[in-house]
This record gives sequence, C-alpha cells and structure tokens, in this order.
Amino acid sequence: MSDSPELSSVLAGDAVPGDLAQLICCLAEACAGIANAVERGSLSGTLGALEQSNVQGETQKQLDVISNDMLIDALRSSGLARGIASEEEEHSVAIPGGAPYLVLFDPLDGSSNIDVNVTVGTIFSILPAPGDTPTDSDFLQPGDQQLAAGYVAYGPSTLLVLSTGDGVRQFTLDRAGGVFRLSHLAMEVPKQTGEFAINAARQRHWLTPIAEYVADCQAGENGPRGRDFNMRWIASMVADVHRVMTRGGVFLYPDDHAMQAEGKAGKLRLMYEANPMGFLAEQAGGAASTGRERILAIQPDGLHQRVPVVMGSAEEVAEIESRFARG
Ligand code: AHM
Ligand code: MG
Repeated sequence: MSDSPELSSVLAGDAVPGDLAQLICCLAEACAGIANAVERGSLSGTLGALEQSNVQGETQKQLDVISNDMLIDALRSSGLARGIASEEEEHSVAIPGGAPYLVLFDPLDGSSNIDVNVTVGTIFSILPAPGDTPTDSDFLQPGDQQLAAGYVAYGPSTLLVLSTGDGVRQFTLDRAGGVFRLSHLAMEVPKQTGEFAINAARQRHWLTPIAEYVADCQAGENGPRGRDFNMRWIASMVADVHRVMTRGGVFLYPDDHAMQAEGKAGKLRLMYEANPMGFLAEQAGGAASTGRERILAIQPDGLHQRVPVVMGSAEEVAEIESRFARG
C-alpha cells in the first residue's frame, strides 16, 4: 500500500489538462493540512464554536474558519484557479490571472459533529471559468458542467474520493509522507440496497412520498418491499455518502412541510454539497435526484441555493422518484 501511486502520478496518466491536475493536487495538499488540524483536535485548541455565524446564519466552529482559510490561502497563492466560492463566504472571490477554473467548496461539512469526534469532510467542485474576472453569476452553472469533484473524509483514515469525469477513485492519506495514495481504482455504488439514511426527527414534517417510502422500508420482509432494510444516520454528509459510495444505500435530505412553510427548498446546498456529491454518485453508477429531477441538470439561481437530496443506489433513487411522480 505504501508503494501505491501518489495522486499526482495517477493524474499525470489521465487525459485531464496539466493545470487541472495541479489544481486537484493543490486542493488535496490543503486538505492534508486540514486533516492535521482536525486530528490534533483540542491539542491545538481549535475545537468549539465561535461567537459568530456564517452567511447562512449557522454558528461557525473554529475549524470551519480554519479550514476555509487554509483552502482560500492555498488556492490564492497557487495561481491555479480564477475564482473561489465557499459555503462560508457570502460572495465569490476572483483571482485575476489564475488558470481557467472556478473552485467551490464546503470547507468542513458536518462540523457540528467535530466536538464529538465523528467523521467530517471537505467537499469541492471544479467548474470552467467563463471569463477573466468571474463574478457570482459565472459560478451558476449546472452540475453537469463540473470538470471534477471530490470529497475528503477525515475519519479513521483520511480519504480523498475524486472524479474527473471518468469514474471515481479513492486515495488514502499516507501521513508518513503527507501524500494521498491510490487505494481504490473504480468505486461503484451497488444498484440495489437494503439501507437508507434520513434524519427521522423530521418525520412529522415529511411529504407523502418520503413518509410512505420510509414506512414501506420499515415494514421489512412482510411489507410491500418484501425485504428488510437497515437505517443509518451519521449527520455528517461526507460520512453518510461515503458509506453509500462504498456499500450502497440511499441518502435522503428531502424538503418537507416545515421547510416549505419557511420558504426553504431543502437543507443542503446545491453548489457546495449536492452537485459535487451528485457528480461522484453518478460517476460511480449511482444516481442523484431531488425526488423530482436530476440534481446535475438544475440551472442554479444562487450561490447558496438549497435543494432536496436523494442520492445513492440507482434503483432506490428511481423508486423514490416514481413515488414523487405519482404525487
Ligand atoms: P453543514 O454544512 O452546516 O455542516 O450542514 C450539513 C450537514 C450534513 O453534513 C448532514 O448531512 C446534515 O447537515 C445533517 O443534518 P441534521 O442535523 O438535520 O441531521
Ligand atoms: Mg458546512
């Protein structure tokens, strides 16, 4: 394993442009730094909340801000991106003269789990830069336009799961050398599953298609699905989606009556969470939907737009879509 090829040499053998490969390596290096900060935890005094909120009105953790700064600093100084948009920042930042790529990221997804030592992650998406000095509207491209997407899971191992549009590979951080090494050549989401993941605390708010889907799964082998299902919810999207990417399952964060009453389309963000994860799911043979449409086909209308998310094993996503189609 320690002689498995490094990320840079794997990308060098790909058909991706050299500056895009360098950009991915730059992101991976910054994430290796975030992995160190996460791993040191309270030894570095970085656990706990800050007395401030982000653009979404959510309480920020110290590590949210540290991770955000590490990614922005790395990208700014690299010259490998022309624009950056972060879940933690209200507006995008242009980097004139950079290579023709836009990078979007959620620097530390699931950070409410940090203080209880549960896996968190960084999610990123790379789009083509249409002009020299990108503004927010230049980032509003459908997920189908992504040139690459990935996540880094800071768990028992630090893993990078990456697609440049030709399947999905997994790399493991070799802490000895501080480099990511290839650990899985072609990830595939099994088409069928016996597992679902949803925050059941919102059950009283669920729309009928979701309520009936979950009830049918819970009914097990004597119910309409004719088999038993298991339920898992880590409340950390990277960890939940990584389980789905590895052994199948369906991950749901749907919209519901309570969200609709508040005028919210969902919880998770299209540009920083749903699109990159949807790209990876599709590239691994899975599917990603809102329940009503394919996530990657959505024309975004805002940097921080929220969407319902149903992703994972293709047959299960189709089953849920068919329930929404029936109404
Ligand atoms: P965050 O980006 O503020 O961390 O929020 C996203 C997270 C996801 O990682 C996770 O799937 C979800 O929020 C958990 O929500 P809940 O607290 O409702 O279980
Ligand atoms: Mg986040």
